[in-house]
Amino acid sequence: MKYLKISMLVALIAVFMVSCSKDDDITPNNINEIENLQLIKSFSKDGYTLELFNKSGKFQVGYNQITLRLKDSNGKYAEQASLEWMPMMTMNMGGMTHEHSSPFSKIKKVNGKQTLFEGYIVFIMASDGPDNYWNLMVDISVNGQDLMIHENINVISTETEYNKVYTSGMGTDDVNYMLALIEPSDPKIGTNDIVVGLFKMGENHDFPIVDNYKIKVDPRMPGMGNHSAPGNVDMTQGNDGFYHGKVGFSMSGYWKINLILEDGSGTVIKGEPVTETNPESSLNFKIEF
Ligand SMILES: [Cu+2]
Repeated sequence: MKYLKISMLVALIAVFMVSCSKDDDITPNNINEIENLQLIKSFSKDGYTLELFNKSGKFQVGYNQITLRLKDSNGKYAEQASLEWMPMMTMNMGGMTHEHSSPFSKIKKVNGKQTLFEGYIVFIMASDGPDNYWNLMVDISVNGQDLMIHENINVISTETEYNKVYTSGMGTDDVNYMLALIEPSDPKIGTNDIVVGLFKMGENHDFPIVDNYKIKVDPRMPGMGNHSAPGNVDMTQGNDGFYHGKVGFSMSGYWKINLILEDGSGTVIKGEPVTETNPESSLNFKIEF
């Protein structure tokens, strides 16, 4: 008991000295910086708990912005850690096993937050029973300790007749392209920012971002004579690597956002113009609001 008291005293003095010398270190790091986010999954390994959050609390096909937090055995959240991840899908078809990954970003510290890290994963397929499943691997280095997490995760599809936020297709150049709708996440009547992640199947089974392409935007209302709306601006690549433009919705309801993918020289890679005889592009997203 006496020993404990002395050790506590030493700890208190140490905290006092640190707090006197460095003002920005006095905030305890068991603060809660998760706001408006839901826990998707937590993984425990070697005394640490890794928590993954997003707005829906679910992994879904398409773009997933993910916030991460790492808790130690004392309930404190790590402020410094290096995290790397890789999603891997195992598919068993007719006795053959095939593995593939998905487009994903690096994980980095969230600007202005003490305990949060962030990154994104674009899941290109949903989990489908015990034979077709996703595994998330996360390698963590924290306080000189290395943790390796390999855990199965569930990925759902939100696609319906009126909702599609992920699409893919083979280009005229025989490359497989993947497009994930990032914005508008909260569509409104009028002109909306549209943001899309454009990836391709790389030669090393990786999924790099495609640079310097153009994505043409043509929103239509299939339920109302396939009319369009003003305010569209074709998407070009921004500094974040994603493609940014504008999409107009002149009323609420179901919209099909028809797309044409062009390479840097203006050659059409995938998609067709909407005409009197062609109601849709083979490359499209769907939104209903
Ligand atoms: Cu798959």
